[in-house]
Amino acid sequence: MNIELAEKIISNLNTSGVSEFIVCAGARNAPFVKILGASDGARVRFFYDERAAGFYALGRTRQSGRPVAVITTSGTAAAELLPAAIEAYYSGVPLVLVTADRPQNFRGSGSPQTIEQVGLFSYYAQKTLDLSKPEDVPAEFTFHSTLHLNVCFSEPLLDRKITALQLRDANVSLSERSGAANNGEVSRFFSTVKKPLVLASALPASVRGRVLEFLSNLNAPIYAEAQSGLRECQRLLPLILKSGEAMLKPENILREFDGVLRIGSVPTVRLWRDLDLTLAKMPVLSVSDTEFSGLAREVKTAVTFSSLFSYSAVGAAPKHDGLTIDSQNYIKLGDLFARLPLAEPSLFRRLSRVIPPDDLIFVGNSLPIREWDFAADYAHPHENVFANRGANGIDGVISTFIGMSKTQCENWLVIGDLSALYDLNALSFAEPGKRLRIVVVNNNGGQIFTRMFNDSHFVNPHTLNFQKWAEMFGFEYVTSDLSEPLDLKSERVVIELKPDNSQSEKFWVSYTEVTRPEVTR
Ligand SMILES: Cc1ncc(C[n+]2csc(CCOP(=O)(O)OP(=O)(O)O)c2C)c(N)n1
Repeated sequence: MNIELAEKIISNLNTSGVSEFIVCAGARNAPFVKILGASDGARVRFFYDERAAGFYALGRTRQSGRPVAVITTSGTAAAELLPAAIEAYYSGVPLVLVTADRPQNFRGSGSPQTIEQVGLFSYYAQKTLDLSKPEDVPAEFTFHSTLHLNVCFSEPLLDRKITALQLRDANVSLSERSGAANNGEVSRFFSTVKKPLVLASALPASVRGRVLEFLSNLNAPIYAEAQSGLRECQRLLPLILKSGEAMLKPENILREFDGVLRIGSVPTVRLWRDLDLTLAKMPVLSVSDTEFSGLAREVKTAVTFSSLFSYSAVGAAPKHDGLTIDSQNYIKLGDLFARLPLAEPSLFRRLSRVIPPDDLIFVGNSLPIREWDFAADYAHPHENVFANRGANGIDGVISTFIGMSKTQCENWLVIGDLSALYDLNALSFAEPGKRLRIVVVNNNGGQIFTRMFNDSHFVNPHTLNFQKWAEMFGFEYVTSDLSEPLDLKSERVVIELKPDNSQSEKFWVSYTEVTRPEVTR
C-alpha cells in the first residue's frame, strides 16, 4: 500500500499543478525517494538539509509562480521545515510540505524517529492532511498558501516494485486573493485623509502598472521600498522621498501628513512600527495581496488591489511641502556619500551602480535591505529586487536566493555576514548556467544592533572571512571596495565587501545632524 499511496500523492499533486519536488531522503520517505528517482517529466532535486531545502523550495515557488513540494523523512527532519513554512505563510507563497511519518498507532509512544507531526506547523500550515491510505488522497489539491501532507508508511517500506511515473510539466494558475472589488474602505480613508503619505513595499509584477497609474493620479509623496519596483520609476520620481528615514520620523509625519496609504507587503521602514506606537492614532489603509494588515490595530486585514483600483484617485492629494525638505536633505546626503566612501551606505550606493538594471537582486534581512532602500542610486533603476520579508528571518536567505535565481540574467545576493554563516551549505544548490554573485557585506557581526543597543553581546563579533567557504564550493572569491569595476571571471562568485565600521558610525551621526529640522528649515 505504501507505494500505491506515494504514487497517488505524487500523481495527484502533479495533475493539480506541482511539477517540482525537492526531496530530502531518509528511510521513512523511501517510497517517495524511489518513485521520484525513477520518474520522468518533473524537476526533482535531492538534498540533505531539510531547513535549506524548505527555503530553496520557497525560492523556486516564488520564481516559477507555481507550487513546489518539499519532501522529508520523519522526526526532526520534518520539523526543519518550520522556518520556511512560516516565511511562506506570511508571504502568501503556496509551499507544499510533505512529511513521511510512522503509522498512526506509533503516536505518543516515543519510539525511534517518531514525533507528533500532525499539527507540527501549527498556524503555518493553512491546510493539513494526515494520509494513511490511497483512498484518503484527494483527486485534486488547491494551493492558496502552505499545505502540509503528513503521510504514514508502515514496514516494509518498499512494499512493491516501482513503476516509473510519467509526470508532466504542469501549469497552474494560482488563485488570487479572493474578494470582489469593494472600495468602501478606500473611499472612507480618503474622505478623512487629505494629506496622505504612500508607503510602497513589495508588489507583485502583475499589479505594478496599475499601482503606478493610481499613484501618479494621487499625486502624494511616496516612500518606495526597492521591492515595490517603483523606487526609481521615472514617472513617479518627482513624488518619491529620497533622503531616507529622516523624513519619516514621527514628528515629521505628524507635521506633514494626516494618514498613511500602504501598498504592497508589510513595509521594512521603521515608520511602520511607529504606526503601532507613537503614531497609533494616525489613519492607515493597507492594500495587499496577502490578507495581513501588518499592524496590531483593530483592523487586522488589508484590502485587495482591486478595491484600490476601483477608486478614482484623481486630485485626491494636494501638492506637498514635505518634498522640498526631502530634496534639500537628499543633496546633503550626496556630500556624505562622497566624504565617507567606505561607510556601509556608500558601498551600497556604489554596488547599486555596478549591478545591471535587469538583473535579479535579492537582499538579506538586517542592514542589507534597509541600506539598499536607503542608498541605492535613484539614477540606476532596478525593478527586480526581492527579500524574505514574511517573517524577516536571517535564516535560509542564500537557499531562497538560489531557488529564485534565473538563467536569463545575473543574480545578485546582498547579505550580512551572520546571515551568510547561517546558511553556508546552500551553495550546494548552485546549478550550471546560473550566474550567481553573492555579495557578503562583512562588517564582523550583526551590526544592526550596534546602533540600537551599543552592546557587543548582541553583535556576535568575529574575525572570519569567506574565502575558504567560496573555494570549498568552487566559487571564485573576490574582495573589493567597488572603487574599480569588478572583473568577474566565473559563473559563480563570492564578493566580500568590508565596510569601515568607524566610517559607517560617522556616516549615521552626520546623517542625523544634517537632516535635523532646524538645519533644514
Ligand atoms: C532566524 C533569525 N534569528 C535571529 C534574528 C534576529 N536578527 C536580526 S538581524 C540579526 C543580525 C544579522 O547580522 P548580519 O547578517 O551580519 O547583518 P548586519 O546586521 O551586520 O547587517 C539578527 C541576529 C532574525 N531576524 N532571524
